[in-house]
Amino acid sequence: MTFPYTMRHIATSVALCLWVGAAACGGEPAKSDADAESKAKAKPKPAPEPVVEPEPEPEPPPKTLPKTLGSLEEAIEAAAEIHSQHRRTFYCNCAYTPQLRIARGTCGYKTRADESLSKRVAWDRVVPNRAFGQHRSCWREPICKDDAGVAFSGVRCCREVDEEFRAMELDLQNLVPAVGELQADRSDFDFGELEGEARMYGACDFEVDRSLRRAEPDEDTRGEIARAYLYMQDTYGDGLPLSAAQKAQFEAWHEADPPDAWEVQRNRRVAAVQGISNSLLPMMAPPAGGEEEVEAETPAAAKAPAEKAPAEKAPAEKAPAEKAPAEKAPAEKAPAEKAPAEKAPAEKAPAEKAPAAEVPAEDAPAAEKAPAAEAPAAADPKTEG
Ligand SMILES: [Ca+2]
Ligand SMILES: [Ca+2]
Repeated sequence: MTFPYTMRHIATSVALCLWVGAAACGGEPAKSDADAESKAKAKPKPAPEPVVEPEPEPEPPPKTLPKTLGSLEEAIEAAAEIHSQHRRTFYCNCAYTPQLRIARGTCGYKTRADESLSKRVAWDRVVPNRAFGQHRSCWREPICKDDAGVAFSGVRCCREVDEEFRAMELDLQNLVPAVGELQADRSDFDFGELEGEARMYGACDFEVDRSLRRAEPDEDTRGEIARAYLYMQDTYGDGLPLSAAQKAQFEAWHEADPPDAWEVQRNRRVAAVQGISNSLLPMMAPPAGGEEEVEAETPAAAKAPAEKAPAEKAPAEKAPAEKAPAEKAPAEKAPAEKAPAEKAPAEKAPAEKAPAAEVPAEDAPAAEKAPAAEAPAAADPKTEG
């Protein structure tokens, strides 16, 4: 008797449960609003902890590469235009003419060995191709093939296959006018300090030690050099490996030789072409009067502080090439002034030989570029021929 009743009772209960919902039959107790409220009152809430999400790893912003020009010829043309408001060589501050003839008297430059090269501007890469090329596979491995099927590596190969290398090679921040002879002597050496104060180029303060493969620029150019290297690394990252010692040296040079007016203006002009600037240089607006006016007076004074200027070169500082009064006479018109006989036909010459001097040395294989020095050929993969 009892049993059937119990069964019926259970069956009824189950049906009821199914209809009302599990909660009514001893499952998880339903949380009524009242329930929740009472709980809230019961616990004077310790302010709900804001969920602290772990700081997301900041995504490195995609590198904005400069819009470099398409070819070396275009880059050199643009560099010449950019420097047309300040025709002074980067090292030694020699004035030069629109035809790229060095007015050696403006800086006391004396030829070391190559009379012809010492009269022409050559475009130098502050950071040489080797520095941002030699760690690349295109530089080390013969992964390129010429028309005859011969494999090669080095500069030529990197130009063909390595987009970043091409951009670095053509970056206008890194391209500066130099006395051709200095550019050839410096070759692709690193910059650093050298014992002693050898003067191989007259009053021009520039030392080269071929055995150490190092060049020492004058103090007033060190900041510009440092900022060029730091810009290249900032812009291309690992594309330009620098040792800790190099970084320390460049930071020190950057501090010791702050930017002058021309460097700031040059950066602005380069940025107008390439889209990005050197973050170490202020991007102030051009002066109200226009850049030319400022140019005419600031550069020389800034580049060649009086104290370093021996008496004989003094006049140069006051007369930037463009304005240049008679005494400085632009080289091409009056080459006679400095260089008597030797200047003869050779240097006037010939537009046709021009290319050599105007093209950065790295275009030539290292062996050719580095004068005799020590044949770096064996050690240097850049000599791909
Ligand atoms: Ca020295
Ligand atoms: Ca400087």
